[in-house]
Amino acid sequence: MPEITLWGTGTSRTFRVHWLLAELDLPYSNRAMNPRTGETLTESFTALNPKQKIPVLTYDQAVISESFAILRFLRRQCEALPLSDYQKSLEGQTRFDELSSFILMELDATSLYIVRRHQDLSKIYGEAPNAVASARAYFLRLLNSGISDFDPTRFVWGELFSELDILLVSTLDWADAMEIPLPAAFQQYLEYQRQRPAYLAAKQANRPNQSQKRPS
Ligand SMILES: N[C@@H](CCC(=O)N[C@@H](CS)C(=O)NCC(=O)O)C(=O)O
Repeated sequence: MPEITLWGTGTSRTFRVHWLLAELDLPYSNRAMNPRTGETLTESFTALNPKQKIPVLTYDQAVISESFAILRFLRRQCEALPLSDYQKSLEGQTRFDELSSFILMELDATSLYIVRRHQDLSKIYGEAPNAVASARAYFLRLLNSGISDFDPTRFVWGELFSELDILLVSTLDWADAMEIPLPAAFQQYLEYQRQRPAYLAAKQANRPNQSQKRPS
């Protein structure tokens, strides 16, 4: 068995990795470590990830950062979630890349992270109420147009659960926590995904470490 350690708890990005590890039923050591506690700034953690960010995964000698890159790596290492023939085709790979880039860039980075920076983290990044309002509206407009052939009773990738569901659900959970009213189909999909045993196990594993104080 490989030796797997995951650094990071308490954020939607760390949650993604806990979730896939639970789906794949891979045993791992959980280094509970919350954001903005100063722990990412230590010398030992900086040696692991010079970007000073969580999550980080070590898999034997490999050190991987970026939540989506970690998901892709783990899925390739483990046969528990085999790729469909369509996903292996050039057309399928391209569609997969298109959907993952869309969720990461348009929904996560350009929308929700802007809201987070200028709302919850405004003491660090500054107040910007216009940017917050427009990012919230942008999120909903892009969600409705970017995943248009979406069936809430299935997965993003049709019949197969994949990293795309982990990206989309973690993003929708985050929007829901920010009280962005989700369209009915996405709410239905979210409720369905939230019942997955691995989702529930990952929620537990990703709980913020209570002994670490987060600065206000
Ligand atoms: N693109 C990265 C983003 C990682 C990221 O921004 N992590 C934040 C927490 S969500 C972080 O570690 N911030 C520095 C800190 O908390 O000290 C990913 O998807 O993994």
